[in-house]
Amino acid sequence: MSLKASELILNEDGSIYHLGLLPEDLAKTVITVGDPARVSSVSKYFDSIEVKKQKREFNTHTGIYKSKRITVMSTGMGTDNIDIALTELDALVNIDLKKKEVKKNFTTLDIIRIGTTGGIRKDTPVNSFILSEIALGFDGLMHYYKDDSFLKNEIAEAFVQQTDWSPKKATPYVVEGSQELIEKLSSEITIKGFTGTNVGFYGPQARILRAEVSDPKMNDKIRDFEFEGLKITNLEMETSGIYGISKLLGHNALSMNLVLANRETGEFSKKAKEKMDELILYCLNKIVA
Ligand code: R1P
Repeated sequence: MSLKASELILNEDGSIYHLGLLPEDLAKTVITVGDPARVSSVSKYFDSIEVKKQKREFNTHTGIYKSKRITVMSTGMGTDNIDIALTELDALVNIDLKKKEVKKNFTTLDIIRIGTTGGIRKDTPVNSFILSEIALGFDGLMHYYKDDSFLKNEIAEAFVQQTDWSPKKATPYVVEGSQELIEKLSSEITIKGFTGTNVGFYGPQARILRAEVSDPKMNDKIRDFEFEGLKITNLEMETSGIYGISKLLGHNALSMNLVLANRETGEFSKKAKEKMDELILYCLNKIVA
């Protein structure tokens, strides 16, 4: 059955609506970054670049790194953008855009986020690299989809109980990264993480500039939460959505984050650019290894 023009929206050149990409623009390995400017920080290491396209916050370069074709694309900030970015990436490989029909043969993407984050305890210091094995979404995104078979509900329920989470906020969900990519990208320089994905940067991460937050102790509760030895390591704004939509659509995903801020010590990295460069090269070399 053909998808309606209002559901699968294409631009005049046949590219997918928000990303502005054609199927041939995309590699099977996709690095996502939040910041559109970080795309060239990744693609500057490519041996050649064949595609450079930008629409809204979605800036995309595709090229070759050590014989492997890789796409690097910015998603902007937040899981609302992730819903769009990952659904459209999937459509580029698994929907025939001309016929507007789901393809019979399924293609899997490897999706690796290279992002920035705040550590919430002293053992996640600034400048460290956190590899998220699992993520807790405060955003509620995955509750809009029917298939919830891959969600780790017992952990989410324990979190709600232990932190007395207000039902006025979205119900948290927990989802894992790809085991295959966890093994491929982890090493002695990465910290295995349980990443909290927040729905914003200030109030939703209990950062108070002028406006008071409803629960000033929220970050302490998040830090102190424990489930069978599992503790939350860091906060950012995309990982749970990336893991959720990837699991839902059958793709492999992993999130790697550079700790820029430490919320317990109050520090902010003085080596942000240098350490991001290091993380990018580390990920690229692990991807092609
Ligand atoms: C907030 O400053 C942004 O930085 C982090 C957060 O997840 C959020 O998107 O990641 P990126 O540096 O990848 O954007």
